[in-house]
Amino acid sequence: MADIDHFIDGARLWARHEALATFGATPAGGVDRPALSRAEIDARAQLMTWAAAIGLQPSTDDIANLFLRLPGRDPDLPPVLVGSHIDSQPTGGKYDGVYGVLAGLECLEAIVAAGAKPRRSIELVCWTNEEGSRFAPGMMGSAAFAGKRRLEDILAVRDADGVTVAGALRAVRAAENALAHRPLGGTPAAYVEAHIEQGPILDMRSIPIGVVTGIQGKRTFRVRIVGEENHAGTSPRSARKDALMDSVRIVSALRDTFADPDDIVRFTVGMFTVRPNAPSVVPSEVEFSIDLRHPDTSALARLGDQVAPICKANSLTCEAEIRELIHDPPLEFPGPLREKIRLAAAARGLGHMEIPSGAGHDARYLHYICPTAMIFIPCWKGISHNENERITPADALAGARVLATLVLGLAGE
Ligand code: HGY
Ligand code: MN
Ligand code: MN
Repeated sequence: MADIDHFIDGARLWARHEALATFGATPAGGVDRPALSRAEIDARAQLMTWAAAIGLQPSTDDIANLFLRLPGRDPDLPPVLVGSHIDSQPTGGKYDGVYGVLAGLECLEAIVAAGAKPRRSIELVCWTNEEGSRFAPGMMGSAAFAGKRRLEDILAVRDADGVTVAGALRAVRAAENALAHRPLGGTPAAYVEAHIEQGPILDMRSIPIGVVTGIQGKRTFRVRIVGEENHAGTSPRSARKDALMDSVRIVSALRDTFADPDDIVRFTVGMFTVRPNAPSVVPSEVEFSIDLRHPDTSALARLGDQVAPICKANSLTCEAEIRELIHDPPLEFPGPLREKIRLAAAARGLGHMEIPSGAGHDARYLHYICPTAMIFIPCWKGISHNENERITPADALAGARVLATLVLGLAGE
């Protein structure tokens, strides 16, 4: 273990974060790097350049997941996967997802530099569309890889401009036309994802390593309220089918329903569009998102089942259409892998603690097909999905070292 730490270069890891952040950089110091966008294509090219310099073999699949492979002594064995995502929210930070990919790359670079030849191949993965901000729902790449969502369903999803995933994939393929292609799916030996906590606990307690116990459950919906355009000056209230007023009533009723005293429920309406969005026209249509999360399976079921009835009951003048996008239950990562993270942190004298993930991750879908683990590092005040997202070089290095021990151990030194 001490050997591999000698080859992990914290300065290189930090410099690569700064370099990758230039792709989709925003003036406020964050990133806007939508899935399958030009900015993401350019960031992938940069990753492939770094990977080529250490001899990793690139390949991609039908949903444009990007694999960078370090062949093992026994290349026919199922590989160990390590990685995360590099697409971002529109006002994203530099580290959400990217940290897991660059820490994984750093591990592979260190393994090559150390002259280690693990038994199993190790594949660094960049999953397609983890965030789900351009194309919803998110985690399309890992869900398709794990066989949990049908590719044909995913390909038909459209973004706000009407571009389908299939159309956006064509642009990626055109830019990466020399890339080797592999069938979708697989059965990895294991998967490890390093990620920033995206919550305040590790930072508040100054603990550098989070041993992630699991991921809370999540249900997402799209609600469409359909009324009728009318003149703002002449139409009497009694005659209006006002999609905005009905939507406000619905969202307020949902808010009141989900406002639990213990502040465990996570209820968010993050997207809200009004049509025709003209000051003197009674809105005829509103579409909004619902992101509902809870760590308890039955509570999530019970609360989520109230969404449609509440929408219907509070849509007094309009039609309410409710579509559930995903219903992912809470999950727990296997104990033996969590123990390995603890031991790897303790061996380095690194503070560590068990911690659940409030955020969703691609590790969810890998968990359904192979032994999966997650390692958290702190982020400043827990701020994330925000351009002010911050980590420290020291925490980034500590997490990469623990990740290297996990990956090497799973690959069989
Ligand atoms: O929304 C999530 O939990 C993830 O960060 N995309
Ligand atoms: Mn993420
Ligand atoms: Mn995210």
